[in-house]
Amino acid sequence: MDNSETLLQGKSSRDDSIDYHKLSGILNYKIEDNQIRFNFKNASLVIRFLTADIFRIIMANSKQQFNYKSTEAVIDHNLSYNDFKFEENNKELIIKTEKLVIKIEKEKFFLQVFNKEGKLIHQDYSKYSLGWKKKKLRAWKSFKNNERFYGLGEKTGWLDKKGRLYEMWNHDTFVPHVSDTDPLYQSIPFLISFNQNNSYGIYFDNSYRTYFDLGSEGQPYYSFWAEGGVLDYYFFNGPSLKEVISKYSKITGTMPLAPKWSLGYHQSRYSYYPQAKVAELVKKFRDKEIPCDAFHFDIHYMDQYKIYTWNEDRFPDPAAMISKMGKEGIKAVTIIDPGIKKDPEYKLYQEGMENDYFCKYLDGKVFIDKVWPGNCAFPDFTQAKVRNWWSGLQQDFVELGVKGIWNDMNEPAVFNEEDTMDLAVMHQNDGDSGTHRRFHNLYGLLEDQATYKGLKESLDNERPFVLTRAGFAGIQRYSAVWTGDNRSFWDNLKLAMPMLMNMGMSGISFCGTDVGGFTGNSNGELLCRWTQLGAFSPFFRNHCEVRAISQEPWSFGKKYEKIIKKYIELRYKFITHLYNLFYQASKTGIPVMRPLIMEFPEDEECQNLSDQFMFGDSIMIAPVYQPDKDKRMIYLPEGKWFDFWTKEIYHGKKHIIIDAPLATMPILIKAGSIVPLNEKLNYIGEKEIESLELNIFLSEVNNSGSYELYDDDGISYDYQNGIYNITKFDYKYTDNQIIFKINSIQDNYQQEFKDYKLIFNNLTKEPLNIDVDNSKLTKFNYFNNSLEFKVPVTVNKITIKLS
Ligand code: MIG
Repeated sequence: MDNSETLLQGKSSRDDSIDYHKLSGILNYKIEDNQIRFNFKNASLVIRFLTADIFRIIMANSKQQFNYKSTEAVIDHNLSYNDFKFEENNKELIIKTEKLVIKIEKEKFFLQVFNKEGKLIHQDYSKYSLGWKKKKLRAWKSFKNNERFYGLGEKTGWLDKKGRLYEMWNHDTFVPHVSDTDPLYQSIPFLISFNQNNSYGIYFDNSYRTYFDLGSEGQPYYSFWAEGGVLDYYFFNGPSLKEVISKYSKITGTMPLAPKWSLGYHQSRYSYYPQAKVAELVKKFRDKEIPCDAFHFDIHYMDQYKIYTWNEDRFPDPAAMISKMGKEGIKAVTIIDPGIKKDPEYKLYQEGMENDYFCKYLDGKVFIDKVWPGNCAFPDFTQAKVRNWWSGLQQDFVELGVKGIWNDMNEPAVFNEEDTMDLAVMHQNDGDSGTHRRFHNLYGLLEDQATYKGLKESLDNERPFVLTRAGFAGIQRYSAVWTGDNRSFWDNLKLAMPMLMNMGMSGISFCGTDVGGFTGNSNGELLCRWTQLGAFSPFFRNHCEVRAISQEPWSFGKKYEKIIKKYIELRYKFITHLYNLFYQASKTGIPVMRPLIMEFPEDEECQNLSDQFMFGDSIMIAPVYQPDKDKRMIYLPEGKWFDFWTKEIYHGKKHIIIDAPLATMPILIKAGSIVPLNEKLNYIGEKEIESLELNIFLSEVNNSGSYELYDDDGISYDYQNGIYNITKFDYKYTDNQIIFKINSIQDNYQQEFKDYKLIFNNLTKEPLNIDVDNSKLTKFNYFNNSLEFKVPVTVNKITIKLS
């Protein structure tokens, strides 16, 4: 007897795998262009090829309606591949593409995937592959040796998700988020199996409540299932982690290029009012010269929590206030909840009732339940007409000057037993209706889609900013995500790292936590450490709860303020680089904030390294996340690493202990890289950045490096008409010279930089002379193994002769 059955008979087991009806016994099959359709006695299944290494499996039993409908997560990708070969013998079916060989053992429909070299990449669990139990549908898969699991979106715990059961059900989780709290606000049913030789991904496209059990009871298999719908999943072959993620992005989309200001620092609390308080806050930031790009307005700005209204006592003239903030470079982001107050005199409630926009029961009764405004109705975002209406609502706020919308409570959260809508409530979904059980996890995604579209239509050639709490796979196409109601305690600072890294690997590049912590009171030390981490999180916002003490950068005294300011400034110095990372993510889906394993896939130490991360491919961040620490142990992968602060060089493939007093968060730069840094700004667009610093971290002689920089106006859609620049910098360091080249690949955008300041670090040989294109450079500085000089941006080639 194998140990799964021993376990399953054990009293404590919750795994009901043995009770499922298992798929078996193919009756017949048919090849139809890019797919093969199989009929079983009481089920049907299709394998459809999208590319030579992305395929999709859809299965339903005869009581469930087989269909090819994807959820809203999947984009119109037009991917289709029919160039496969098919063979059959008495035991097996064999499908060959240019990249994969798929073998299916006929009796149990046991599926195995091999790569071109014949190596096994993935296989079903040997005893059961697919099955159902009433409305539930389930797949069982084999573990591999040395396998790690990543992805699954916004989950607590370590980087490696192995060994736990995860639920996908968008939920307003106000209890403390500790290492096994589940579920939270987002559902991203995308799992990555990492293996040094060959990683793969599985995206389970099902919006019902779903589960992933990665061995929580010690089972010899992992498994995922849904409470309804059909079983519909995609398989993405890597082989690398980066390839798995970009292939997933081909199906669910990448984030659009964000407005550059949204990469700046955001200040929030629940809530800033009245208007005079906001003015005071603007003044404080500017007097203290603490950079800031946005203020968030939480629910108290509204009149009785009625969305798209303003409380006139608190905000007599929002347009004037927003315009004044705008002059100081601070944009307004307003919170919106989906619940619409049931008030016959409230315009949105009237419009919703008159036009049948709200979710209702089958008998026609509108679902009403309590949220902040008291009794509310909820827009049925599954209907195009409702999304259009919602899009149209953005216009008035955009006219007031609002630049971003913060969608909260969109799980949707409701103050009742279920914490959400009654599951029997219907969604019309334009003719393909279903209950809330089917649409719950899509509610936030659809709201964000409507918000994003509306903002885009209302803004004048400006990119919108949307921030959301709830979401589903594909959310990156419309919105940034913050991780909801964390706590002002150290545990949440630690939890933030693996959570954000896994969100990044699940397509959500633009993510961040409430810096300082949401519930409970923060303190100076915690806020310093959190701001340090926040400065390198893709989304950077300080936010706290209504009862919490103030946690603006200056709230805990001068000593802390100085440190906090230093890191917010640092964020802005890295903004050219950060924007470039956002650009790359928008193209490829490869996240801004990455686990080390993505850059060092060979290094076993990195596989579950949860407290360090990469900011792009060359900068490593090692935050301090415990109180009273002034040292940090850091793992350095192979190669040389520069301490960003001291320029000291460390040799990798080992752990080091580095000084990290409160004012210092360790930042290590991989030798061989080029890191652009710009001067400090009080906000994006404050002034033209005339000079861009290019920091070259030389490894050793006979080494080279490069960096490709994307740049545009940071706000408009002109880049879609080719108005952008791509500049490639590269250097070659040989025995007697360094050749540095600047190549313009695209230069349609009138760039702000006038010159580059080159800083070569770790140059142990003295420069004899420097040629800039055809002339000699007379002004340069060489000191302490560091060479510095400026060149105009028009220069193409620099030759540094060495002694
Ligand atoms: O039930 O709008 O997560 O960021 O400040 C609380 C008030 C509602 C929850 C959000 C939080 C926000 C708060 N909201």
